Amino acid sequence: MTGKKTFTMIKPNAVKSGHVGSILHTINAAGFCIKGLKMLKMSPALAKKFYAVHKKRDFFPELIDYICSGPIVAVCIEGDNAVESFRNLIGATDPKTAGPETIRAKYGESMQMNAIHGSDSNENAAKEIELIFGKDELF
Ligand code: IDP
Ligand code: MG
Repeated sequence: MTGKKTFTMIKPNAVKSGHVGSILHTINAAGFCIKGLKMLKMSPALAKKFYAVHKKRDFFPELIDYICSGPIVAVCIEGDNAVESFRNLIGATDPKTAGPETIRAKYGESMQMNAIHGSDSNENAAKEIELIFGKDELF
């Protein structure tokens, strides 16, 4: 995969703890360019669309409550092989098993409150960017 765009959001626990600036700096320092940025509080309807792929999972109701529990910072990111290289920067879903230099290891508090999202494919990145920023936004 050599796509140039991916989508991320800084999740409520990391926003509440004051880590937005440090995380954006880490993203830039890793060579990514921030193309779009927006702070918002997700509605349950938006969160359910965003995480629709997980709707059958046991953790889904709690995930929706968590992601709507406070503001998030949504970011459209550009970089070579953006999806895969950004997933490497954030680390594994569980902060306990994420590599020590990753964003989730540094700012994640639990499997659920793992500080940051990263799209898992070029197709989902495009869908997530459109869902949060709108289809007319040309980054
Ligand atoms: P990812 O964010 O690393 O792609 P996914 O499996 O897509 O991981 O899960 C989406 C989000 O759902 C995770 O980032 C995390 O916040 C939450 N989550 C995933 N698995 C669990 C779990 O077992 N318990 C609680 N929350 C979970
Ligand atoms: Mg995922």
